[in-house]
Amino acid sequence: MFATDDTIVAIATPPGRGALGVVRLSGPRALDLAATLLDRGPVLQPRQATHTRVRSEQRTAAIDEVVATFFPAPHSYTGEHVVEITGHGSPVLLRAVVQLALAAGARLAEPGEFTLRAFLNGKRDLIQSEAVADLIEAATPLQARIAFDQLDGTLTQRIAALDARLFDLIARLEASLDFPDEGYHFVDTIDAAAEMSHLIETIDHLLDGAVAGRMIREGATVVIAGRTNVGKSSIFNVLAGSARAIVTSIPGTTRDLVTETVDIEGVAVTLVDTAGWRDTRDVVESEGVARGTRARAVADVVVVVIDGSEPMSADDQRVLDQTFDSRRVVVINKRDRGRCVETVCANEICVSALTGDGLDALRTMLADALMGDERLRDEVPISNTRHIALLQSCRASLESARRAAADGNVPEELLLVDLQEARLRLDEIVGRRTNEDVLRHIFERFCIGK
Ligand SMILES: Nc1nc2c(ncn2[C@@H]2O[C@H](COP(=O)(O)OP(=O)(O)O)[C@@H](O)[C@H]2O)c(=O)[nH]1
Ligand SMILES: [Mg+2]
Repeated sequence: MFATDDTIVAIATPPGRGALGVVRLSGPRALDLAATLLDRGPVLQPRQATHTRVRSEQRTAAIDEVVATFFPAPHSYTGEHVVEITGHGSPVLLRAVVQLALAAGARLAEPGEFTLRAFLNGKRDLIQSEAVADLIEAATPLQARIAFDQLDGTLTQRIAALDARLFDLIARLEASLDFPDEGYHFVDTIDAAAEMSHLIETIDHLLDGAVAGRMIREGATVVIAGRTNVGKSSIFNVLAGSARAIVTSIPGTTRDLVTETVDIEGVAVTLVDTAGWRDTRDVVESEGVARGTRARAVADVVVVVIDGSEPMSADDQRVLDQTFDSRRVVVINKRDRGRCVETVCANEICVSALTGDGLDALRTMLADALMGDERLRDEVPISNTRHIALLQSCRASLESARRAAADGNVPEELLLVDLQEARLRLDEIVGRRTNEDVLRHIFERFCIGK
């Protein structure tokens, strides 16, 4: 997977038909290979769109009219010679172009191989490479914005700034080691401890946005629960913005899980409507109830719906008891009909699915429940679990060094072990030092052609 001496080819546009489709070639022979498929020999001028045609293998007939662009190394996406051939967006034609390139000696690209090459050639660090996949997969504008920020290098710069300070501290401690006879310490351990505290604060600030960031990057599951006929499906529909779930006044209408992805303040939420809780002999309904219970167990947040226009029933109480330990929002529905239930818990809200009253506030409450009160204070939230774990581990090493340094009189060697360890974690985040398995795992997630 990590060979870069051959030339790879793949369709870069999504499967299916479209106005345009792009085949991309990258590698030392990209220009030569392109020349063998295109009408007019090797006349592609760097970074100029050339209108030409693709010839069949025998070069007898043209198969498509295309625009070809040559990006010479190193000023290309991958850092290698790249040729992009834009033709009509027909899978048949695009596959034919790929076949021609393969016949001429190219190799079919692995998933993410173009971006991997960009990484190996130093065009992007690992954070930015991961951001490429995040940006493509973004389902909400906020996900896209965060991914683009990371692609743009904002997080990279923050890590680089941390690394520079850590490097400086290490250098001064090492200098003290290297010139022991002078009895001169380039940094005394108390000052070193103070600097470590500053570094830890900076990391904590970055990690502050981690819960919200991860929620936004990975999305969340919100399950709607409650007894039958309280308006679960109605609330599901208004949150989903469409009449996805069937609503009737007949208890037990919803029997299977109904899901829909909705954007709740930037978080891509998989919203799940469930069968209402009640004891039932109906086989289908009881399976529905069991599925609802299982869904609740994996939910990030449970929305418990109660019909506020009727007195609380034993079934309502049962759902409240069952979700007591879950992160939950209690919705008192049917506010248009007046209210006769008392306050259930602090995290409750009164709405009407019918009139839409209180639903904006419910969305905000859901976002709070998902992201905690931290929300998005930081413009560059750290959102990727891998980065979060490595930063936490970096912090732990710094903390261990800081504690030792604060005791005073500790040999520099001991502090250096922890500090070097902390620095390694930063190297892993940006990919200066990352093992092949991790790289493989990261790039496998990409689509072919990216
Ligand atoms: N007046 C009023 N009726 C509602 C409201 N929400 C739902 N309903 C009605 O309550 C009944 C049950 O709603 P549904 O969404 O199917 O409840 P579910 O069984 O919990 O999914 C339907 O007749 C709805 O039209 C509301 O806010 N106000
Ligand atoms: Mg329902």
